[in-house]
Amino acid sequence: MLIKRGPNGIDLPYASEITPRHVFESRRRFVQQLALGTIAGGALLEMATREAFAQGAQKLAAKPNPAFVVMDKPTSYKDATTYNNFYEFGTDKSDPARYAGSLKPRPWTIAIEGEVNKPMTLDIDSLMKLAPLEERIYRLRCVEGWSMVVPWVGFSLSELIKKVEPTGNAKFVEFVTLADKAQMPGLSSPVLKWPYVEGLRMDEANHPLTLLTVGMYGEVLPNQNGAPVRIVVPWKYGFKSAKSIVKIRFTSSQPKTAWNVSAPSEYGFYSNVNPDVDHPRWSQASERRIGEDGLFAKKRKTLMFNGYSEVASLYTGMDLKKQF
Ligand SMILES: Nc1nc2c(c(=O)[nH]1)N[C@H]1C(S)=C(S)[C@@H](COP(=O)(O)O)O[C@H]1N2
Ligand SMILES: [Mo]
Repeated sequence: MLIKRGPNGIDLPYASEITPRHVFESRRRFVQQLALGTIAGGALLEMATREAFAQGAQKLAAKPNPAFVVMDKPTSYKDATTYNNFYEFGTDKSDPARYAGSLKPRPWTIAIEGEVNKPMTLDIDSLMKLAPLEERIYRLRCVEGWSMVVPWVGFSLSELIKKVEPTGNAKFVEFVTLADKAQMPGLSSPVLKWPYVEGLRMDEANHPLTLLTVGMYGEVLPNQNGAPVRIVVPWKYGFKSAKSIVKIRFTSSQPKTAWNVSAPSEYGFYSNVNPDVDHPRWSQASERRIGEDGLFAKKRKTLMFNGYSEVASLYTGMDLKKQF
């Protein structure tokens, strides 16, 4: 494998296949056509060759995975990186882009511990090489009623899970965000109980859609989007997708999650996108797509599981109005 050093000593895997952001638009069209079956395999080779000549730093090569592409137009890079929730840097949507420069995403280690036979501490560059990076275009809907479409880069969390060999007692996975006052000015405010913690049931964590995410738009994650590693769980409200993770812990009992602890009547453990379960203070039936907020922009209907109906079988027999 070819390894190339980027700025700040970032170790770039697959640097021979780098994808510059400016060719992203054409590739998106390509992936859509591929998914529709209107392009034959030969074109793939042509695209790979073209991209092999691209130059630039902090780019990540990732093979588009047409099995995980929504057809919606991706949100612009600018919108996706300037309209954020990352309370460790403040509660305004513009705060993360403004203040997350103090976050140091390298060097970075992630501890994987708890109910596993092979606990490990990985540095971010080794983590990124555990499985081939894929590009997946996911919808992400915030519980506040807005959504985005982002080309994420990463691999299924299940790839990591199988490497650490969970024990029979592992029923849940807890994700813990960095909590360092020196890097995160928002920690001095008690809006949430720090560190930010989120969690999934084991079968949710192992679902192929659950993405261990290290990049977006063909580049490493910007700090404000959760550098150097976050999860993205596209059928759940955005707050389940914890950013800047330092610890992944396998547990036998349901983890206490930051939002559930701070407002249990508003945020449950499951937090599946569900247009039929209103937030106590607002309807969840529709959403605003970031970038479509002009005068005449229509709100979109929110879809059950954010449109990812393939996860429905995970919840058979559960009352999703009670277990929201
Ligand atoms: N550590 C941490 N992770 C977090 C948050 C946060 O405040 N802190 N906000 C969550 C919320 S509410 C949303 S909607 C998404 C937003 O991700 P984005 O800014 O990349 O779109 O991140 C989630 N992950
Ligand atoms: Mo959110």
